[in-house]
Amino acid sequence: MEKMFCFQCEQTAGCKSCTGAAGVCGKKADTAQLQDELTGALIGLARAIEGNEDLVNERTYRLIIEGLFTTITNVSFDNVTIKRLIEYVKLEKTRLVPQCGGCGAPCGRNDNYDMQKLWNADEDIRSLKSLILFGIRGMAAYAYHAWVLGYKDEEVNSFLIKALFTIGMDDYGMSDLLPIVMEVGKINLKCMKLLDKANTETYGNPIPTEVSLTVEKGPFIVISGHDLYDIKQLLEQTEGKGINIYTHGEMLPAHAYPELKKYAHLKGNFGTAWQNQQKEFADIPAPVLFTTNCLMPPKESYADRVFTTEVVAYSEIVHIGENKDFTPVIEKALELGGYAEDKHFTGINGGNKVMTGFGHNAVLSVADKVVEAVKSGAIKHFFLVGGCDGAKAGRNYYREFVKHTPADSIVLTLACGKYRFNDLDLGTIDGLPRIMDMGQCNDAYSAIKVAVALSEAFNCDVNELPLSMVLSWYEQKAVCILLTLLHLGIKNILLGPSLPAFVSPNVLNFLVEKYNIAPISTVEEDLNKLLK
Ligand code: SF4
Ligand code: SF3
Repeated sequence: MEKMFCFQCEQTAGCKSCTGAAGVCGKKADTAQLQDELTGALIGLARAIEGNEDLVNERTYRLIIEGLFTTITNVSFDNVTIKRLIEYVKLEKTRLVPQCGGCGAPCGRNDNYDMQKLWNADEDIRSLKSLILFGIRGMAAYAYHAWVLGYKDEEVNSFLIKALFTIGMDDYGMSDLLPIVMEVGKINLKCMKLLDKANTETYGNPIPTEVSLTVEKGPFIVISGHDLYDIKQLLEQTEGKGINIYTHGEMLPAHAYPELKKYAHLKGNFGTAWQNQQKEFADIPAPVLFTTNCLMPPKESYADRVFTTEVVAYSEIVHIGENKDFTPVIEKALELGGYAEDKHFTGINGGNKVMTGFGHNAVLSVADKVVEAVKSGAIKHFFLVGGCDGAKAGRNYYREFVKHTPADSIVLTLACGKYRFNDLDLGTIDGLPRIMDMGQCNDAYSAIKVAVALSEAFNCDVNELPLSMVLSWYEQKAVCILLTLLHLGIKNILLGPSLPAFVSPNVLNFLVEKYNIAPISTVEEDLNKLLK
């Protein structure tokens, strides 16, 4: 089969959909079809759960979370693992409704869902169901990271089932679907809170930390993705072995957590955002471990140095299983040996260091100072410039935007889009750095906490604060975060670099009318508008 349909990410072909033999991300048509089959099987499982809720257990939830996470952009390119998951879902369904398999007169009640029905549905229905599906895919990734640290939430897990069930309902109209779209945002807030609790209770509250971009001589390992449990295991297993660890992409905020930063061999950050990996990894004398998205198809020049773990997978790339034995990665690091001399890298703007660790705890601990600076007029505006990075040239907008923010403004940021500007030195206001990196995309929770605290301090609605949100999206975690912001009633968000292909004109109209959401335009125009 050489055909696919996928339009879940920002780089979808022609800003419409990937429909050929492979997607822009490199996902092949057969993999896309298997991901559809897996999603259809999960909807079948959700149907089988209805009326059998008492049979649902941790295994059911784990399968649903893992299945959804697997289908996020740049997570799994491996048909074998997707087929295995489909098989597990089938077995779980048989456990819930054993009578169905042997029924002589099947009623179809627990059937798997044919995703073609969704892709060929009326465009508004398809749009709303896509918001639900892509939103819960993103949410499942956060639920997964919390789960590996032992943190689970019944309401989050049950909602994933409800949302899957909803996607399979062919007779649901816009008025049925819209409340569930908003509920994705509500439950994702709970899920991000859960992950924040998991991360901070396990590794401590992030502390503002300067991170070097220099790679010291000798063997090293680069670790990418969002999974703090994985970096902790890797740090433990490499301690005392003469191997240094460097973060990449969304792993950068790991440097700020006390229980991770205590390792002296966690040295710095390598490279920039995910879309540059094929260039940046081409000749590094070190292995790279991917713990979540964003994995791009590895080039031959470095494929033998790439390792995956957890849900991330790529055929013929060595996968580290649940036992978390990183020996193959460690051996590769020792074999390659690293650089002979310290290698001085810079960020996109020529800076040789970046700062991270401005989570809610760090920012709120200086809340008095912030409030005072606003009252005295030293700080006149806050910008949240956050979200995903990506390959489009138009994304330079975010760098230019930050460069042109007035000197009396603070830029809060999070997720991998920050690599466009996080090495800039924009100075300080009353000792507060003008750029504050709040962490990974899930740390949007920190930004929300800070916004709510500011609105309480000034006794006003969040929308009345001198705070503007200028967001960038690429994959499905950005979808659930956007829905959370809308659930909180946040208006006037600017979104780029382009609007999602799966938002139909009618759904867009609704978002514009209710939330005044708008696409980014030019830096000058947007800054003028936001600072008015
Ligand atoms: Fe295309 Fe994005 Fe889907 Fe990949 S994930 S196939 S690039 S829409
Ligand atoms: Fe980036 Fe993939 Fe979205 Fe977690 S690493 S933000 S794109």
